[in-house]
Parts: sequence; C-alpha cells; structure tokens
Amino acid sequence: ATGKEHWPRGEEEVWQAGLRGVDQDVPSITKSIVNHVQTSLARQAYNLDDLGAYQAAALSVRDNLLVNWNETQLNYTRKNPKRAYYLSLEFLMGRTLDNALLNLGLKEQYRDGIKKLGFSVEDILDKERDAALGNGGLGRLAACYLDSGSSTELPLWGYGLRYKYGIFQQLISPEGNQLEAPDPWLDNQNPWELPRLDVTYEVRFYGHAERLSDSRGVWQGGQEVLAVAYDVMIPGYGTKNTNNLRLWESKPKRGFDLNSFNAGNYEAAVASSNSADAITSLLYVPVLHLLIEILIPSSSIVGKELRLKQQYFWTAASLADIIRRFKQQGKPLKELPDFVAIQLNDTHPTLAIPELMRILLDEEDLNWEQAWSIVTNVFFYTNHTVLPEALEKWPVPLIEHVLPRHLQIIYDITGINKAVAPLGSSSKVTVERKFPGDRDRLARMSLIEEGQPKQVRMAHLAAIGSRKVNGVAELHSDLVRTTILKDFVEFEGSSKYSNVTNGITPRRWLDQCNPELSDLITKTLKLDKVVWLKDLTKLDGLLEFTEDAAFRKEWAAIKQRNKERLANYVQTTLGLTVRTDAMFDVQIKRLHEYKRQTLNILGVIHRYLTLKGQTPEERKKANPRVVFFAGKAAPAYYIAKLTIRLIVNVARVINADPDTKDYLQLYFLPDYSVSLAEVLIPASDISQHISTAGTEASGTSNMKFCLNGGLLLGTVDGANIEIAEEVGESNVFFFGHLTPAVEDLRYQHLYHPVPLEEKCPALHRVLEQVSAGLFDDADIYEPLLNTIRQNDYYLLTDDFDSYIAALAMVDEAYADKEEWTKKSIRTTAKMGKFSSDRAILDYAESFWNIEPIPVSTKK
Ligand code: B1N
Repeated sequence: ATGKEHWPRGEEEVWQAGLRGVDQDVPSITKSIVNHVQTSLARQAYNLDDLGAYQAAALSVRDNLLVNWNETQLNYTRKNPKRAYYLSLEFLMGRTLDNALLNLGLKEQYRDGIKKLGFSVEDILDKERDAALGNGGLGRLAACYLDSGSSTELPLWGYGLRYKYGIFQQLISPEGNQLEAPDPWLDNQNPWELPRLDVTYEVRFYGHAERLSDSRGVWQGGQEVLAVAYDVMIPGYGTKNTNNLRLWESKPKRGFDLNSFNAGNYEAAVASSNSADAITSLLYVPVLHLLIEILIPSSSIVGKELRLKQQYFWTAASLADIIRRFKQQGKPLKELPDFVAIQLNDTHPTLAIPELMRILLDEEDLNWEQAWSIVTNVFFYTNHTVLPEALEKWPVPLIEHVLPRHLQIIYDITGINKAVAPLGSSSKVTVERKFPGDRDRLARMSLIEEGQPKQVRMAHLAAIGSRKVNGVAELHSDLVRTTILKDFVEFEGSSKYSNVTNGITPRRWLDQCNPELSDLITKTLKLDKVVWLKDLTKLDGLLEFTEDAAFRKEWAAIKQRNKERLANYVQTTLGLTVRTDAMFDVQIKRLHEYKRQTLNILGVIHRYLTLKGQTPEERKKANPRVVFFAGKAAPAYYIAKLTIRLIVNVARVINADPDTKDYLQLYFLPDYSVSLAEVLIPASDISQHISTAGTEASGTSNMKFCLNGGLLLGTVDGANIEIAEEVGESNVFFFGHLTPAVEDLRYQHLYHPVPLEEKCPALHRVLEQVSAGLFDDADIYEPLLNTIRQNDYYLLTDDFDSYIAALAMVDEAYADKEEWTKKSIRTTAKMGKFSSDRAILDYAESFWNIEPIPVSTKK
C-alpha cells in the first residue's frame, strides 16, 4: 500500500515531511522542552520548578510516543491482523517517564538536554506520581504484559478503568496503626493520557428485560451512563511499536435532571449524575477475608453494587469498542474469533461472556448455537487464586436488579440442554448425559450456588465460556485442575486447562531500577543491551564469570551501592539511619495472613530474644541483619492491620536497644508502591516469599529480587518452585511443609490439637513475650496471637522451627561473602525464563493465535 489513501487532502509531500517524526538530537530536545514550557504549560524559565520541568519533559517525550503510536495503529488498520485484548480491572503502571525514555532509547539525550536547561534528570523523574490503578501482583502483571506486548510487537491492547483515585496512600500513626488517605493522582495533569472525548458508548443499568423467544430478549429502561475513552501509549523496547491501553471514564449521559432542577430540587437534579460519576471514581480494594462478610453482612451491599457496576460498565464499553473495530472490516460476526481474542484477567471481566451473548442474540439476531460458538472461541480466562474466600460470587438478586437480561442469559447458559457442551461444537453432550444420575456433580458444577441468597459462581461461568483456562505457575495450575475446576476438567478434558507461568519485564525490573547492574551485564556479555533485554535467556552467559574474582568484586560493589541508595531513601524520607554493612532482608507485598508476614515478624522477635540472651562476646558472632517490611493492608482487614502495628512496635523497641542494635534493625516502610519497589528490590541480599504451601498462586516479586541477584528464602509454593528449578536448589533457601500435607495438618489442628508449648516451644516463648507486653500494651495483639494459638489455619506452628532453621542457614551462607556472591550471580544468570516476553509470547502462540506485526521502519 502506498498509504496515499490516508492523506486525501493537500499536497502529499507536505504531509510526508510533517510525518517524519520528532527530531531526537539534544538541541531539538531542549527546544521541544522549552516550547512545551511556554506553550503547553504557559510558564517561563524564571518560575519553573522541578515539577514544571518534569511536565515539560514529559510532554516532549510524549510527542515521540504519539508519532510511534499513530504509526503502529495505522499499520494495524492497514494489515488487519488478529488482535488480542487484555481486560483487567487493574493496571499498576507506576511511573512512566523513565520507562518511556529507556524504551525509546532517548535517556542519554534527555539527560544532556535537561542538564543544559539547568535541571537534573534524576530530580525531574522523582517528581512523577505513580499511576497506582491496582492492588498488587495481578495489577502489576497486567502492566508488565503490556510492556512485553509492545516490545514483542504483538497487536495487544489493554482495557481498564480510569479511576479518579488509585490505591489509597498508607500513613502509619505514631502508635503503629495504618491510616488511609486518598490518592488523587490526577490532581496534577497527566501527560501520559489522551482524552478521546469522541470515543464514547452508552452503558445501561437496571430497567427490565423480557424474553422474545427461547434465546432472544430485550432489555430497556433503567439508567444509561456514558463511557469515555482515555488512551495511554505503551511504548515497546527497542521498537517503534507502541500499543494502546484504553481506560474508560464514566460520565452522566445528560448533564443533570432538568425536571428536578426546574422544580428547585438541586440535590435530586445532580443525584443521577453523581451516581454515574461514581462508577470510575475509586479502585476497589479486595477484602479477601471471609470473616468480614460474616461479621458485617450488609456493610458492603452498597460497595458491592458499585463494584458490579464497575465490572459491567468496563466490559460493556470494551466489548462495544472491540466489536465496532471488528465491524469496520466488513466481516460477518461468525469470523469474530478469527480476528479477536480476549483475555479475562481473573473473573472480574466475566460479565463479558453474557454481554457478548446478549449482543449476538438480541442485537445481531444470531441463534444460540452460533452465538455460543463465537463466545467460546473468543474468550480466555486466567485464574489468579484458589483461596476459597477470594472466588467471586454475585448474589442472584443483585444481578437481577442491575443486569436483568444478563441474569436470564446466565440461567440459559447453565440450563442443561444449552451450553454445558464441549467447545466449538453444537453437540448435545451435557453433564447429565456424560454422568447420568450424578446429581451432586450437577449441583457442584452449576453456575448457581444454592443458598440464601443464590449466588452466581463467576469462575464457573468464566471457565465454560472460554476457549482456554490457565493458572499462573505450574503448581497453581495443577491446583486449579484438581480442586476448584476439577469437575470441569473431568467433563471437558484436560487440554483446555493449562499453565502460563507469570513473568516480569526486565526493562523496568532490571535495566531501569538497577542501571549499574544492567551496565555491568552488558559489558560482561559483550552484547548490545537491547539483545539481552529482549532475549533474557542470554543472561546465562554470566555463569562462566562466577569464578572471576574481579567480576565478583564489581557485582558485590553494585549491590552495596544499591543498599546505600536505599539507606539514603530511608534517611531522607523517615529520618532514620540504616546501617549498610549488614545483610538486607526484605519482605514486601500486600499484608495477608496467607503470605505470613506474621511468621517473619515472630522470627525477628525470636532472633531478638536470642541475642538478648547472649553475652556481648557471643553476639559478636551474629550475622548483622536489617529487616525491611512494606505493604498495605485492606482497610477492613483487622488482623492484617494488627500485624503492621506489631511490626512497627517491635521495630521501635529493637532499634532502640543498645544491646542488639548492631546486630538487628527493623523497618516498616510506609506506602509501598511500584516506585518504592524499584528502590528496595535492587538492594536486597535475601527476600522472603513464605506463604503457606499451595496458597500463593505465583508471586512475581520473587522473580524481581532474583533477577537483581537477591537470593530467595521461601516455601515450596507458586513460582518459587520454578525459580528453584532454574537456579538450582542449592541457590535458594526452602523450608516448610509441602502442599499435599496442608490439608492433613489443618485437620489435626481441629481434631487433635497439641498444646503450643509442646508442639513448638520456641514459638511459644515468642508469643508469651508479645502477650506480656514487651512491645506494646499487653492485650493489643491477642486477636492476632489467637489466630495462631487457636486453629492456626496458615500453619505457623507447623512451619516455625523449619523457618528458624532456614534463617540460620541463610546466616551461615552469608558469612562466606565470595560464595554468596557466586550464588547471587548464578541466580541472576538463570532467570531468563521469567521474562514477561516469554509469557506473553506463550499466550500469543498457544492461546490467541496472533503474530508480531512490526511497524515498518521504511519511511
Ligand atoms: O495475582 C498475582 C500472583 O502472582 C499472586 O500470587 C496472586 O495472589 C495475585 C481480587 C486479586 N490473585 N488474586 C488477586 C486481586 C484483586 C482482586 O480484587 C483478587 N491477585 C492475585 C499475579 O498472577
């Protein structure tokens, strides 16, 4: 194609000259920044602070992204390849400027240009606020996958919500309590998004649905809300390919209710407009905790309805957009699966399944078999947890109220003669025919769980409505197949139920966060850094240098400087002095009982008590440690918040104790974020991933630490297992019971409990000290301690001794610094498998059937 058809007006040469892109030499960069200062920000050099300089630099970098973004999208439009869409309620992007500069290969030019303008690039980068539209691993995974999609040149778009407030900011009170503050991240204008005020869809809620025939229906009335698109450019690394992340904002369809307004009732006039705005105002914080639902059953009804509306609003707008794009090709809908693959990030977007059915049946007049065959070839479902309390269920009355037509379709899908049939066929093999008379099985598999009220099981709907289902690490995918979706595997066969082990982008999680290590690797491998950052298995070329003492010295010196960078951060933000000649031991993740931060803090107390019991001479043999925690607790998760309070108060006591402070320091760093992770991860000697076996689906920070040469202390769980397979068991520190033992141990706790002083005297001693008030008022921690003393669901009493033994092995290994550095190098060298490029290409090839579509570099 000449592309001529795309500039129908004026003189082609003039257009072509304009399209050459942005000049990227230093003088052009400074000119562009100054230009943005004057014309975009309406400011001048004399009143420009770091924030202003950041904004102008960001707008200047954005110009580059826009050119690439446009070319990429035009290229897709011309070539019409099959595309994939990643539907995620969370995208934990962090900061963008540094990442964009590195992906564009413009960091050095901008460093020079910014310096010439009298600013420092580091100071400017630090002015950017994190885009924190996610809770934790699931949201950050989505962000890594977008980076990898663009970097591998795949036609992959993300769809999500543009929350006005991201995850809450965490403050820690003097008593050690977590306090939450809003995160109004859009208060500074956001240079990384493009409002598409012309790309809008109407989304309906409530109203009434009627059946017109067996499968068709109509849905009318209720409330209509407008979805407005905001586009975020996702640059690839070392390629022009720049994909799109489309985030929806909700807006009232009509400004306000004129009737109420005219009658002088202003509150009523804006009420419906407020309820429309509310849909995308807040990121939802999951309370993965059964107790809360039991204790305050109605507390969350309003919150629940809002969350359901978020899910539908986002899936309906995204599907409408996807179908509109497909229809522009003029192809019949039965070809939709040849051009569109949609990945469901957990069950949050599962309403897309009945919504696509509704569109195909009610609006496009297809029959049930045709519609179901399209649906089950378009969707793919990733499960991220097998914890029973985290599996989404929606009360039938709530769905009936908010989405009456979808409830009918869900009932039709579960109807025996309809959809519970093998993929892609209109065969009438149903559960009932395959397992005659097995009524328990039918009840177990139903989309509807009986009870007061009845509930829709979203994981079942996602599974039967999808072409493929996967877990996020080998062990987790096995657990999906043998526990929560066992009946479905038995019914549909196991080939549909597979695994894609998570990955992380080595651009942000090595090159960007640890530039010195990245440079050393580039120098050592004698490869262009683009080469190894795009084929991370190249890292294993480092193995031969483990015996090179000079190389080891450089390796260790970089770790040391990263520790100093972290210490510096703690000094400037908290005013605390961290010693950097100690081992840095880090656990950073959401606070949750299954992740067992409690095990870690009780281990710290054990170490403290042991040191206290020693003579000064004995203590000198100890391996000095600095222990770091960071992470947020769900605001309503009482036990998790109590754990934070315990950590903070233990830190207060330990750090002030002259007997031990040379051997043990403890810090809880507030307000964990992507940006804080970028400082913590490169500084760690050892990191902890110590979930009860079988509970952590994958974990992804484990990969980040190991990629940066930090060793792993963990349980035999999630991706820890695959990391150990890669780096060798001698380079990780494993402890604790294995997954198959967990069920039996829980049974024993319930029916044959052994008193703690007999079962685990060391832990008993630690709990006694906490109870006695060594760190805080005596009674405060009883509810937390009782979770351990009573049924100990997460098996701390079973794993404590082997945990303490593993910590001792870590100390012993660290004593031999040369050997430790060798382990560190070997670990980094074997992390190639965990690049998110590998993961995204696996999705592309095995699931989506899409291919790289490079933007041609020819002008
Ligand atoms: O997803 C990550 C995994 O690496 C972690 O092991 C896993 O815990 C995490 C409801 C979740 N599972 N489920 C969630 C998040 C938000 C929400 O509203 C559930 N997050 C995970 C990536 O695979």
